[in-house]
Amino acid sequence: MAQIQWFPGHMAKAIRQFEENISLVDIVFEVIDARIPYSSQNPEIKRISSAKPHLYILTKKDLADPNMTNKWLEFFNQTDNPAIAVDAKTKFGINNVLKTIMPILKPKLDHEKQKGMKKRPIRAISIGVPNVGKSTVLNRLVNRRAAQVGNRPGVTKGQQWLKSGEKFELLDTPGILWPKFQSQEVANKLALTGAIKNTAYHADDIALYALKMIRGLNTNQFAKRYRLTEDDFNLSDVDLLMKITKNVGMRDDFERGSQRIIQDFRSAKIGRFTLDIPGLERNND
Ligand SMILES: Nc1nc2c(ncn2[C@@H]2O[C@H](COP(=O)(O)OP(=O)(O)OP(=O)(O)O)[C@@H](O)[C@H]2O)c(=O)[nH]1
Ligand SMILES: [Mg+2]
Repeated sequence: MAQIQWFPGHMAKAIRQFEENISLVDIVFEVIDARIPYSSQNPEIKRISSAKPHLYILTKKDLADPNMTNKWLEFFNQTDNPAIAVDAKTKFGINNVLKTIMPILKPKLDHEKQKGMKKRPIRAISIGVPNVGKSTVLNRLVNRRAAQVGNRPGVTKGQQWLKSGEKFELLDTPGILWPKFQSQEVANKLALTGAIKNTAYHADDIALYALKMIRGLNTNQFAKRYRLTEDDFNLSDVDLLMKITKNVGMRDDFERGSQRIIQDFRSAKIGRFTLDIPGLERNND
C-alpha cells in the first residue's frame, strides 16, 4: 500500500496564521469527526492551542455509530475540555455550543465587566482537518451561509471572520493536516472519511481498508446493499471487493467498485460506523 501524504503549502501557511491569531480568541472550537474522534485530532493544533479553553465539536454524528458517540462524549467529558456532538447539516446539537461554553468563559467575561469594559461578542476560532464541517458549524452559529462549504477537502482557502450581531465573532480557517501522519492507520481513516483529497491515495487501498474495518460490523445493511450471501463473508478482502464490484454492476472495474464502497461508507448507506475506540487508539501509533 502506498504511503499517504498531503501537506500543501497553504496548510503550512494556515498553521502560521493560527499561531498568530490564537491570542485574539476566547476559545478554540476543535472540530473533529464523530466517526474518527481520535484520528481527526491534529497534534499540531494541540501544540499551538493547549493553553486556550477548548470545546471539542464532534461533527457528522448522523453518520457515526450512536453508541460509540456516547462513549466518546463520556471519554472527553472526563477531561478538562468538554465535547458535544452535532449533526451540522440539520443543525441538531448546535444550541449546545453556547450552553457548554458560557460556564467556561463566564469568569473571564465577568472580570471584564467588573473592570468596566464594554460587553463584547465571544470570539472563537474553528480549527480541524479538511472537510470535517468547520465552516458548516460556524454558519449554523451565525445563522446564515456566511462561509462557503462543500463536500470535498480544501474548500476554505484562507481565514475569515464571521460575525453575528452581538453574540459571536468566529474565525473560520482552512482545514489542516499534519506534515507526517503518526501512522498510516490514521491516514487511512482520514482518507476514508474524506479529509484527504482523492489524488493523494489509491481508491482500492482505501476500499480494502474499509472492508477490513467494517465487514464484521452491521452485516445486515452491508450484505443487503451489496447482495452478499453468508458464504461471501468467508472471502478474503480482495475477493470480497471483486464480488461487490460485480454485484453493483461494474463487472471487473475495481477502481469504480472501490469508489462506490468509499462513497457508500461516507453517506452511511452501508451503516453508521465509528472507527476509533476511546482509550485504545493511542496503542495503534
Ligand atoms: N452528514 C453530515 N454532513 C456534514 C456535517 N457537517 C458538515 N457536513 C458536510 O460536510 C461537508 C464539508 O463541510 P464544510 O463545512 O465545508 O467542511 P470544512 O471543515 O469547512 O472543510 P474545508 O474548508 O475544506 O476544510 C459538506 O458537504 C457539509 O454539508 C454533519 O454533521 N453531518
Ligand atoms: Mg471550510
